[in-house]
Amino acid sequence: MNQAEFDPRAGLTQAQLDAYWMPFTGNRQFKKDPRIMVRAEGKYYFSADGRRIFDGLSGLWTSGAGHARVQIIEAVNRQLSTLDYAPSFQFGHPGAFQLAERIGSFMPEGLDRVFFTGSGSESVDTALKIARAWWRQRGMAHKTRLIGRVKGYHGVNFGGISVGGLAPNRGLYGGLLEADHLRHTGLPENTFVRGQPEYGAHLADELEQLVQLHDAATIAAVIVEPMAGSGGVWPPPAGYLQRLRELCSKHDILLIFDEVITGFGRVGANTGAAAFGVTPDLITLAKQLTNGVIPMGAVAARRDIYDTFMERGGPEYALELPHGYTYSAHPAACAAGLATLDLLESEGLIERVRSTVAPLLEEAVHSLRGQAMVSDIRNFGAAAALTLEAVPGEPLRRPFEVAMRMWDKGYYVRYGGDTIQLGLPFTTEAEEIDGLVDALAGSLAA
Ligand code: PXG
Ligand code: PLP
Repeated sequence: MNQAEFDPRAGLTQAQLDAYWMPFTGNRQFKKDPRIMVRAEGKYYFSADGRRIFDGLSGLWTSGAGHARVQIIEAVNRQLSTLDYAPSFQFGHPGAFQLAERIGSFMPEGLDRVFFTGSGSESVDTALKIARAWWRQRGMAHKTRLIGRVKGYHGVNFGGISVGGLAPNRGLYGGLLEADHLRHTGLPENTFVRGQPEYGAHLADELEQLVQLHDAATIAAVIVEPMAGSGGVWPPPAGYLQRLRELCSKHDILLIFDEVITGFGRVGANTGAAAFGVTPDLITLAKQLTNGVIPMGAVAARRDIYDTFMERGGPEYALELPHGYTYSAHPAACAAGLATLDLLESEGLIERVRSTVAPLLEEAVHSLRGQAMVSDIRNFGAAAALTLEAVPGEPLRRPFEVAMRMWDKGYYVRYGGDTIQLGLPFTTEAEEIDGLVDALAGSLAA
């Protein structure tokens, strides 16, 4: 190979590096020392400086079935050469209907009406709009308030950051929607617990107080991630989601599960709803839906919520929901989605997460207990996180440094807040988990 192929900057000029305003990135640090990926195959990336990098986050929680899957590539290629784009407003194409039905078959019983979006953030804002509109259609226009949870991540659009509970994602942007927040489910009693903590269901009772404070007649919906992802992998305490479900039903509040990370296998079940045994009224989806190959999100709604809109929609030619995106149900995304769901099923990948990846990861990651700086370890399914004690005054520094050492050792992991996060490919083998955890131990020691 010639020199250019090993250029860590992949031949990019400084002007090109400067031109790209990178999302959720320390742009100044990155552009001094870029980390550039040029190829992906299976569970590995290949970096511009010629190294093979284990994909310890499945892309961005997107690519559990592995990269460069021939079945998905071929399905997308076939679709692009047959029908590259089709409008989704007032016209349709077959893949959209086929994928909607297929998604329904992965959802809890009854959530089988599917609205397509282009991302998780769009799915969240769509679900919040459906919730408000549904109450209004039923004559309860005052039910507009939204309840999220501290440390929740619901994307970056205005609805999503209003219900989101990560302060840095909200602070710069001024006035938001009327929202309030439940406490987050991390409890000091639960540090180093494996899987779901037994203790903490009572935290859901806080919803009762918010209902007292605001009056249920003003509240449209509660939105939570069944297992909080970006905020640091927080599996729900046993009974917590059940309790939230009871209180939402009691007070006539819609329950939305944001399953952008947990949908389609990450928690060893089709959904977090299935993994934790609680059925919400709306589910937001994205990421693993197309294995990350083409951007796409979706909202799965209870059938009778859809039916309400149909019944109250006026004349048949009228729009029942004035909402949608240019790229809703993009044909290439639908093709990628159908091929991805086929792969998850035919290769038993979701079952493999439950039976194989989850127990191996749990055992391995908890072996890091006792390492310097590690103040908590959490895991569920093919996801795990370590919380690191902060350098005084610089809470974000240690995770960054650990992730950079991991990159140097050939591992891509996520760092965010005071945590290091892992989201393993569904096909990860025992040796790969051991290698990853050894590298983490080494990086922490350094
Ligand atoms: N809801 C949840 C629960 C998410 O995890 C979104 C909504 C927004 O999706 P989009 O497609 O608009 O990004 C997400 C996205 C990370 C990471 O490293 C997580 C997300 C996005 C980017 C990075 O943990 N989650
Ligand atoms: N802004 C303008 C000027 C537009 O015309 C459109 C869509 O037609 C949008 C924003 C929304 O774009 P999208 O449908 O991709 O969300």
